[in-house]
Amino acid sequence: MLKCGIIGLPLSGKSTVFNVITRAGAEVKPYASGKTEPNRALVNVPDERFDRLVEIFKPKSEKPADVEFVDLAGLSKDAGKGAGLGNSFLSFVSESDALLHVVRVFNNSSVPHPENSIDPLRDFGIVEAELIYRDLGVITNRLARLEEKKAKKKLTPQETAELELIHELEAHLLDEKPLRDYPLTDEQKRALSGYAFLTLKPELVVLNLDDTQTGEVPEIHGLMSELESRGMKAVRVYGATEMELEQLDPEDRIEFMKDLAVTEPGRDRLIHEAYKLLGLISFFTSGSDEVRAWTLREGANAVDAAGTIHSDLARGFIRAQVVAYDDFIANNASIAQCREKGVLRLEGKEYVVKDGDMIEIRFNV
Ligand SMILES: Nc1nc2c(ncn2[C@@H]2O[C@H](COP(=O)(O)OP(=O)(O)O)[C@@H](O)[C@H]2O)c(=O)[nH]1
Ligand SMILES: [Mg+2]
Repeated sequence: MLKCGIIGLPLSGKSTVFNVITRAGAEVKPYASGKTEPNRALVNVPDERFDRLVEIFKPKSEKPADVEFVDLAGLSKDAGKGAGLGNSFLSFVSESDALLHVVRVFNNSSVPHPENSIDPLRDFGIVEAELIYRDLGVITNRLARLEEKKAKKKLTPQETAELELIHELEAHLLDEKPLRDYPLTDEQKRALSGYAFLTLKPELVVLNLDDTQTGEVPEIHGLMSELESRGMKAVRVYGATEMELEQLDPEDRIEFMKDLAVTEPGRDRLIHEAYKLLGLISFFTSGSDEVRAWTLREGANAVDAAGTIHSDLARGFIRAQVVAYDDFIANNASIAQCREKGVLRLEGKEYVVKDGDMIEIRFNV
């Protein structure tokens, strides 16, 4: 199960954004609440292709892809040093596969700002610094243990390499840079996965705007150029307004969206961007029993796809029968016609699965 954690300063609109995404109706408050348990919700990934396949196959059951969103309590300055909800908050962050970082741009005088002014670049920096500080803490502990072992000449060759690497990572963090900017090999990434470093997690910035802040928004210029230099992405969301929109009839909603100059509801935009950020793709299995969308990492092969469905399918994998969703639709949703046209293919283990592939695994166990 993929988890997306929502982080940001108190009163930046995290619970509001969570509600936009999940339609869950979590409590939103104009003051910081002392709540420590995060709100959680499973969200189906909106996908028109999946909906269409359900229409075509009329299966007994259907299951879209899903992602879990977790609305974490606010992160305040010095959380890493144990201030506020600090450490319990950070432990929830470390469970997340990706982070949505909500930054307040809206100016609402009835909602106090913890730093007393609207300054998205500063707020972003405060939260990033806390994440860096937490990763440094993790490294410091590990370094102490490894150095102790080294003094006793008990380091394995693997630990020697690890020690060298995390010394470098420490220097990088002390430079106030997130670990995702450090060039790690795939092998190093695997070796570090147990640390659950927060600044190594993919992160998407969510700019939470008032519905008056359309078009040019001077308040975000500083942050946008900072993000660009870091190679990070941002999405604009009209948190409070889009939360209200989710309560409206679809027709009224479309009218409102025109006013905001957005084509896709904030909910779909956020889920899609989070999905892309994680480097995820969907493939489908379909038949009269079940139509299902499955989540896979970009670059995964046919055996990985088989294993996502069931370990037996990976173990006894023979071939994958594959047709791209677009080809299937272009051929009147007829497998026979797809075969005739040569767009239905038999692929081996090394085949790299593409977004929208419809797959049937041939296996033997
Ligand atoms: N005007 C305006 N108010 C917002 C917006 N997003 C959140 N708020 C208000 O800010 C307050 C805090 O929001 P909440 O989602 O609870 O923030 P959290 O502490 O980050 O979870 C609530 O009163 C919200 O109604 C927004 O986009 N515009
Ligand atoms: Mg909240």
